[in-house]
Amino acid sequence: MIVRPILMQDDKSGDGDNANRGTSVISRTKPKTKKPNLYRVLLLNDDYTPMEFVIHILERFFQKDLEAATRIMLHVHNHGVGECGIYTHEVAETKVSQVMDFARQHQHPLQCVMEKK
Ligand code: TYC
Repeated sequence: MIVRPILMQDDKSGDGDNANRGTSVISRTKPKTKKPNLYRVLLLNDDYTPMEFVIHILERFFQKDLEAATRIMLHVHNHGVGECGIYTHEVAETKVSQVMDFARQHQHPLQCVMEKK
């Protein structure tokens, strides 16, 4: 963590006027920008979920076109796991819940998880 100096400014105008004495202003010199932790959302392979259903999941919840969705689905099918996207913690959690709820509603055993990058 980097701590930057914080200025205590008296006599802000610098004209020697006493009007601002005793009313110091604390100001940050640089805007505080923190990069968020990012998470991969992954799909896991299984023997039962139909390929078309997985493609639909990737189109519906991860904004993939048919070609990208098919490529990711086949990668998961052939390698056991594959990445759907990279998101902040809250968005990744929402995607995982949406996929798991949708798969459960259709009685498919599809598993979706998130992992810190
Ligand atoms: N292996 C599944 C089948 O042959 C297809 C599949 C692909 C399932 C990706 C899950 O995340 C998955 N029907």
